[in-house]
Amino acid sequence: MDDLQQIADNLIKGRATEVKELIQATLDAGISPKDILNKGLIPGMDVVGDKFGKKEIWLAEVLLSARAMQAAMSLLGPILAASGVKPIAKVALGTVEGDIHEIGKNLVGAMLRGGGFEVIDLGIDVAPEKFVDVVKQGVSIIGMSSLVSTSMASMKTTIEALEKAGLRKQVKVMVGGAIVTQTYADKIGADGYAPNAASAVNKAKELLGLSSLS
Ligand code: B1M
Repeated sequence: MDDLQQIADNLIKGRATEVKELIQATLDAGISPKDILNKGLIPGMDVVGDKFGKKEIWLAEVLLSARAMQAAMSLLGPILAASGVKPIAKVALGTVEGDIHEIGKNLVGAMLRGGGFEVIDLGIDVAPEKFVDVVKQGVSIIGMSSLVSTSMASMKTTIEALEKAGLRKQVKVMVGGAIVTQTYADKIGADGYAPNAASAVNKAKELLGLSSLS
């Protein structure tokens, strides 16, 4: 089994320490950080997302893999930055106001980072004004996550707040979360919807008119 496949396999098993050790050994062997990301970590997280979607693994296992991915990116992120791999674009991500669920949002953030985006994590219970403020600072996409029906309407309120502030045209809005659907996304005027973390990366690229990694 090659080194990149071993990284993917350990990531799928949620072994953070082993993933970091393997990445270091692979870097020492002269493999590029971009290949480690694109041919090891991202395919590994794709498998995790796929298995979770098919109910072949439990949430706890997804969380372990997500944690291993974060650990991998803490090692690889600075090296990628230093080796001149420029972020594709800046995405600000948050769970909407009134909602404290963060696991899916964090997973989307990890996958976007892994996919080459710079991610500003606004956290949970994010008020519309906070999304408006971050757009003023200059981000290409805002991503809103929602899991509870009582707070889902905050996605619409945020889009309205962007319109009111005259900022709607300068940012793409992506939404997701267990209760969100394409129909709802269309209804509130979002630019894109993604059903899971892996497809969120593709959707973000699609929204910016990119089809593959640069
Ligand atoms: Co809560 N909870 N919870 N909860 N919780 C749900 C969501 C619920 C479905 C459980 C149930 O009743 N069956 C239900 C919502 C029902 C509804 O409104 N339709 C619910 C409820 C009611 C509540 C409370 C109100 C309970 C209470 O206090 N009475 C309360 C909410 C408080 C609040 O938010 N104001 C509450 C609290 C909690 C905990 C704190 C205990 C905990 C969250 C811990 C944390 O996040 N740190 C929790 C949990 C863990 C869950 C369940 C069990 C799991 C959610 C999860 O993390 N899923 C959930 C039941 C369930 O789903 N089986 C439930 C795994 C995660 C990877 O999936 O977040 O869907 P998900 O993300 C996916 C995709 O949706 C997508 O990608 C991710 C990865 O593939 N995605 C995006 C997510 N965001 C995206 C954004 C994108 C694109 C894709 O673009 C920007």
